[in-house]
Amino acid sequence: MRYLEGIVLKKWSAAVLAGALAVSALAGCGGSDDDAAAGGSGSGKLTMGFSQVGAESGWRTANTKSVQESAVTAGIDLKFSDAQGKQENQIKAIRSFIAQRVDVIAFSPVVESGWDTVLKEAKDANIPVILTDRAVDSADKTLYKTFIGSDFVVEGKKAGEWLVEQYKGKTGEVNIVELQGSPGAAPANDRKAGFAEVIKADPNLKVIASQTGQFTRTDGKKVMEAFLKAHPKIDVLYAHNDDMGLGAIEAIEAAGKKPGVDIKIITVDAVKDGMTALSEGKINYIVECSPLLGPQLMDLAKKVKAGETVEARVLTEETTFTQEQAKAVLADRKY
Ligand code: GYE
Repeated sequence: MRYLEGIVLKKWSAAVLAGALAVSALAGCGGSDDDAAAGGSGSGKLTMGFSQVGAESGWRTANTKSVQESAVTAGIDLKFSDAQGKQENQIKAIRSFIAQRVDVIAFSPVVESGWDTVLKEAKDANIPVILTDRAVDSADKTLYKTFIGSDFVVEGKKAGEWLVEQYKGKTGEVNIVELQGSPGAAPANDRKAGFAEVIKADPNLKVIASQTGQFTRTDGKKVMEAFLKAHPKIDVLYAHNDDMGLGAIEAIEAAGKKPGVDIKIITVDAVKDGMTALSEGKINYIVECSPLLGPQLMDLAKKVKAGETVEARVLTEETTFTQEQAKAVLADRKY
């Protein structure tokens, strides 16, 4: 028996070793030469240049952590760059990744438009690009290999569907204020569009004010303060992410109103702070958007580098949460 176990184990380790060698050979793909030319580590590891949007929200922090941890687990050498919310910084980072001759470039675009030139540069340099989390509006789909992330239009629709359901059969106008994400970002555009499309079904549902809160708590609070001053009757707040909703809650409380009761609140993301507010009844409904894209991203990078065909669109699986559902999962929520 012991002997048999030994054989099984040996066979297994041999297979793992062979697999590992195959992966590193593919990943290297002339990597050591490139490394030497670029003054790189020379480790032969697959190198990924990743340009992140910034650190605007709890979602983003969790996403960064997921990407960084998954790179370590996958044995990928990650060059991480924070764009601090600026497209120009992302373009600079991508150009620097091209100059360093990384194996794969991944990025989460701050805005949807204006990427064609730099993506063409990456393509001409034969460096595959993976879009992570957010889309670009480039007509030429050959500028990137794949796009992994959520369907933000669907998220907006889910938010709208819940609201339509809440006011079903009721009379009287429902005044909605909307806190949009950062201007020009795919999740801001799409969450707005999906929501608007669905609430059309009930003419009582009216968006009376809609402004950007930059996906941050600070701006969410500021803009909500202004909304509260300008509009004596606000029934619903739809915030494109938890952080803006949480900032708005502070403004609502400071104005002597009860969040979740006097003003119903719907947000998107479902990060721990949002879920806590939901379980306390300060938020009424959250549409989930998963930031844990790291493991799939690393997988895709290896496949793309190995020349395997990958799906052009990789969708994230997500759900929605009511107060009861939030209470049930809160303790296990990792981010
Ligand atoms: O919802 C928001 C973040 O792109 C999905 O960006 C992401 C969004 C997320 O700042 O919190």
